Amino acid sequence: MFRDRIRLKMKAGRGGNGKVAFGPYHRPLGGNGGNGGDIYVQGSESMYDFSALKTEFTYAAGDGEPGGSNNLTGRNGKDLIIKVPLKTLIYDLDDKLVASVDKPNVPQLLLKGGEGGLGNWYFRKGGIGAAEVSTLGKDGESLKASLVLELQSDIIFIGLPNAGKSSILNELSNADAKVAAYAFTTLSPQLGRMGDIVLMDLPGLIEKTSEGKGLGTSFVKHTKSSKLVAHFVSLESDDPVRDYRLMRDELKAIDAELAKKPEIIILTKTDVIPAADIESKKKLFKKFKKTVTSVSTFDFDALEELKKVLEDFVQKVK
Ligand SMILES: Nc1nc2c(ncn2[C@@H]2O[C@H](COP(=O)(O)OP(=O)(O)OP(=O)(O)O)[C@@H](O)[C@H]2O)c(=O)[nH]1
Ligand SMILES: [Mg+2]
Repeated sequence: MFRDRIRLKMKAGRGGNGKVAFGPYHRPLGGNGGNGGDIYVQGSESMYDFSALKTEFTYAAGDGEPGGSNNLTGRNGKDLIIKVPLKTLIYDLDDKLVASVDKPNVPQLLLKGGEGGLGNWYFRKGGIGAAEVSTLGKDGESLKASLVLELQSDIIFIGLPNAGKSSILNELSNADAKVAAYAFTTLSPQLGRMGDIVLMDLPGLIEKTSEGKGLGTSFVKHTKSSKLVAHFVSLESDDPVRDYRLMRDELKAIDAELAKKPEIIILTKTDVIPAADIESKKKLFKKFKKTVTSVSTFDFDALEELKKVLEDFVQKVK
C-alpha cells in the first residue's frame, strides 16, 4: 500500500559508561566510554513512498561500549542511516519541522548520540577520593517524528479515469504501472523516469473530485514540485472538448497553484478514430492556446514525437 505519511520512533545511541579501574600502586586507569551512534537520514531515488519503513519499532543507533581497564576508551556505537524517499519532511510531535530531505545520497545528521562517560583515569589529578570517580554515558537524542512525503516530479499526468495516462507512462518511462479498462485503476501516484525527466501519473480525476468524490485530493501535495501538467483527453469520448473543460474547472477547484502550471494537451487513443479525423480533433482545442499533441500506444512514431515534445517543454520552463 502507498504510504505518504507515517510516524517513526528513533533513538540515537547512549554513551558508554566511564570505568573505574586501578593499575599497580593503586593508580587510576579506567578509560572513557565510547560515544553513542548518531542517526542520519538519507534521500533515496529508488523509494517512492514510506512502505519500506517500520512504524512498530524504534530505529536505534548503537550504544557506546564502556571504558576498559588500562585507560582503554570504549568503542563508539554504530551510526544508523535511515533511507527515505524524496522529498521527506520530518516533523516532531509539536509539528515543528526538524529536517527536510531533498537531496539523494547525502546523509543528514538527525539525532546525535550521547557522549561517553569519563573513566577514573581522567580524574587522576583530583587528589584523594577522586580516584574512585567515573561518570555515566549520556543518553542519545530521541525523537518521535511524523514523516510527510512530497513526491518530486517534472511533469504530472492528469485526466479523466481511463484516458490512458498509465499506458503512456509505461511507454515513455521505466515504470510498470497497472493498466486496465476500468476507472480508477491507478490508486496512488506512480513515478517513472524518462531520461532526466521524472513523470508522475496520478489517479484519474472526475467531476467533484474537489468535493471528495472519486479518490479525493489527498495527492495534491505531491504536485508542488512539478513544472508542467500533461493533460490527457481520450478520443474515445464523444465530446473531448467537454471532457477537457470539465477537468480544467475541476483542477481550479482542487488547487489554484496546480491549475496555473503550464499545461500541454495530449489527445490519446488516436487509433480508435479514422486517421483523417485526427487533425480536425486537434483543431477543436486551438482556442485554448496550448500545445496540443496526439498519441496512441499503437503508434511508435507518435510516442517518440510525444517524448520530444515533453522534453522540449520541460527545457522551456526550466
Ligand atoms: N485503443 C487504445 N486503447 C488504449 C490506449 N491507451 C490506453 N488504452 C486502454 O485504455 C484503458 C485505460 O488505460 P489506462 O492507462 O489504465 O488509463 P488511466 O488514464 O491510467 O486510467 P485510471 O488509472 O483509471 O485513471 C486500458 O484498457 C488501456 O489498454 C490507446 O492508445 N489506444
Ligand atoms: Mg492509471
